[in-house]
Amino acid sequence: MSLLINKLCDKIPDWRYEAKQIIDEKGDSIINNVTVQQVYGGMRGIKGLVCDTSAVSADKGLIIRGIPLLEITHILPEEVFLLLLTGELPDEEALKDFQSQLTEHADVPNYVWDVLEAMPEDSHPMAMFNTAILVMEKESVFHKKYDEGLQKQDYWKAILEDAIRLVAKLPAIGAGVYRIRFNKGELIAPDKNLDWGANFAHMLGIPDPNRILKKLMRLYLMLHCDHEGGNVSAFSGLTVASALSDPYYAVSAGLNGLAGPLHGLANQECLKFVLEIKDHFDGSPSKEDLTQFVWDRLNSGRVVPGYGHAVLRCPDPRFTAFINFGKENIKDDPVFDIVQNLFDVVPSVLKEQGKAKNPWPNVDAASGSLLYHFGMTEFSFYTVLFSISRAMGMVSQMVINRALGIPITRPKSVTYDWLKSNA
Ligand code: HAX
Repeated sequence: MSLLINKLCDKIPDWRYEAKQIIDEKGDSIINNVTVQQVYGGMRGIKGLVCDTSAVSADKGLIIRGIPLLEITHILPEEVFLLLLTGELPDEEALKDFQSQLTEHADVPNYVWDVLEAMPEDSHPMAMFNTAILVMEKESVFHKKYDEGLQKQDYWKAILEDAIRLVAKLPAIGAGVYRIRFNKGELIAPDKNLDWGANFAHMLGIPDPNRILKKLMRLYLMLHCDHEGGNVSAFSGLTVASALSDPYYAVSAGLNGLAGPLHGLANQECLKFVLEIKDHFDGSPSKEDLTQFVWDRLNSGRVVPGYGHAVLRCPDPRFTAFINFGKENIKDDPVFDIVQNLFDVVPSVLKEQGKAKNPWPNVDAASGSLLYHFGMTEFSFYTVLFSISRAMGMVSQMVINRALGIPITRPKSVTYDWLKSNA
């Protein structure tokens, strides 16, 4: 048995006990009232889910298992995955043991490449990535064991097995999508001596003489790992998983939500916006010109990508982490300059416009400019990177939900007539 399974076998009885106790003691306590505005407003702010992997505070941003994100930007994605799953940062032995499991399961079945090669040449990289996950559904350990009569208290173990096998393959699948979709030549075999994030950078095949792309990929894959339970991708994935659909179905479903321009696709939209500015002004414009450009965009009825958030009311710490990385590693790049200048300009414009509840940048405002600088210029690929990382949070939440026996998701909808008579 792996150290991870042992650790979870120690922890899960306590988590189950705590959940049972709070239901016994406070099961009837009211934690939220729901307004008509919220019912018509994407359920914004309604407390209706429990998620212990991470929390998003309006004024501090992402907190992973009680640790503010900016305190752990140095850790590897594999470490954050273990933190999400267990609530503890691993020691060296636990990390090595986990990394060896990821390496063991990293090989992608050949039929995945056949399917990806057969897709239309102009398929979106996200459609390819999510198809690759879905086509591997037949590999599901949970599906097989469930059919054989797996006991409910052991569901989480089979979900964990699927989670590790799936996440282990995502860097190779992501890199494969990149190389197939953008005609980069043969697929590149994994280097089993590299860690998970660096190996992804290696398989992309982008020249990386100073190993900065590897550093950036580790940071990128760590920062995007989770954002509590109610965002579109987590919520969709968890809803599908609550029907006991296995993680291949559920992760693919969640990532289809990440592919929307108001969610994960915003990073592609954001870089597109920055490049439009660069082309329009033939370089980095003055702050006055930039302000006018942003106003023109708003006045044409379009959002400023990379700004605003459904929960945050402060600059996203993930944005701060990327800007810090850029300041350390990038000199004289008009694209990164524009991103930094937008940060000086956009919040005051959005405040003056008075619509967006949060005028500050989110994660997507900076990430694309770094990828672009270090050689990944195909911005329709960026949401795939986000997906590789976010899958860790999604599957961690699925393991925990199955361990706690959280039932199938089924909130109640109401009709307009019901609201008229009852609200
Ligand atoms: N630019 C212009 N207008 C904006 C805006 C922005 N960046 N952010 C919000 N608004 C507008 C909304 O469109 C809305 O206008 P209407 O009343 O005319 O519909 C109004 O301000 C109120 O919106 P809100 O309550 O502040 O924001 P929501 O919770 O409804 O939406 C979004 C949050 C992130 C979707 C929104 O801020 C947005 O569209 N931002 C731009 C796209 C983006 O960056 N998305 C990535 C978010 C991070 C993420 O999930 N990544 O995966």
